[in-house]
Amino acid sequence: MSDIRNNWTKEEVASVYHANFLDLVFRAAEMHRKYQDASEVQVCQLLSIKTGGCPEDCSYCPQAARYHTDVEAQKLMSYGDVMRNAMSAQEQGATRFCMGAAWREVRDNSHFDRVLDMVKGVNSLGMEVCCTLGMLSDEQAEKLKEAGLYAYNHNIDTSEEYYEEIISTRKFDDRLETLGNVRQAGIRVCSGGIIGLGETDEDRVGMIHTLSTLPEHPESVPVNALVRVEGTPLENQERVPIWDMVRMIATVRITMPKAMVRLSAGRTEMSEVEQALCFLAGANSIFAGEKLLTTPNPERNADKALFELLGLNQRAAFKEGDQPKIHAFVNEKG
Ligand code: SAM
Ligand code: DTB
Ligand code: SF4
Repeated sequence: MSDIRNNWTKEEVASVYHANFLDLVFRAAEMHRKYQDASEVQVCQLLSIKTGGCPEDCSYCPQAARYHTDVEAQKLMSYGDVMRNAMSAQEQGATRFCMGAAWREVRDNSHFDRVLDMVKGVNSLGMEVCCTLGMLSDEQAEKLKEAGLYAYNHNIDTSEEYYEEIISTRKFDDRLETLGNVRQAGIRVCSGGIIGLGETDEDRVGMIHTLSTLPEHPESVPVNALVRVEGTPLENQERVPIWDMVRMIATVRITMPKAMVRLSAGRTEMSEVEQALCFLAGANSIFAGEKLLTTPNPERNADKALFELLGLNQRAAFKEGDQPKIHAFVNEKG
């Protein structure tokens, strides 16, 4: 049977997830070595281009307007500020730049036009450019593609069954529809989820099952451990055990061998040894920089030291071979 399958059953995914821990890690590490260069990890950097004030009620999120968190709402950043940020991320070694906006969905207005300019600008630096802006129509996805967007992040977050316990202001199917629009426009799909929301193992398996049975696997699957933020409904959740994080990463690696698996939120609470176990289980990307979107992230020097310790190299941009046309755009809007 081929390793790349879109016909996984829930039972099969569950049996991978529940395997004996060391067998699971071994199998994932084997798959990782078969389909990826295991000596490489991609370093991405996030920037919150529009922070807080979001109308949605995602129970984990510090940016939802209805929860009282320390996040201060900020308007959409200027083109120049975003470009300065992207250039500095690149100088520090990031090859992918991901811009996040606390929007429910994209609207066709001057703010979207500004984001399209940002996409062109970051693309012109020779970085993989990614956005996460909420729901998108097919036309908006096409505009982003034309501007040079490399990937779009839109997480399904948890299982279809548990989704309504976490978010009431939209449906699981809305997420899938946006993912379809992104795919249709020829943009790479980045979609994963969060553990530690109070979900069961079955929900975790269900989430991986949904992703691994999409018509095409996402090129990138972020696995986040909940960052428990004061003021959100999930502030008192228990910390995610490292064992669960490793099981998730390994199961994603085994079911979607060609995907980049991103060890995303939660790294500040992990030791070097724990992160090493995640890399062994098939994670091959991290977010670097002092912040994720609004919450802290490990020090860049600590990441550099960890890479050295583990003999890991940074993956070059556009390794999949199709660098989009570089727009000569960067200085136009300064
Ligand atoms: N508003 C857009 C959306 O929801 O798609 C984009 C930004 S949103 C902050 C991006 C992703 O961040 C969410 O889908 C969620 O998976 C993740 N996220 C948000 N808060 C988090 C937290 N406290 N811990 C872990 N991941 C979180
Ligand atoms: C993803 O799955 N995780 C990143 C990125 N995609 C956009 C975001 C994590 C956000 C963690 C909470 C915060 O910093 O606000
Ligand atoms: Fe808004 Fe996205 Fe946060 Fe949900 S996850 S509240 S949509 S910013």
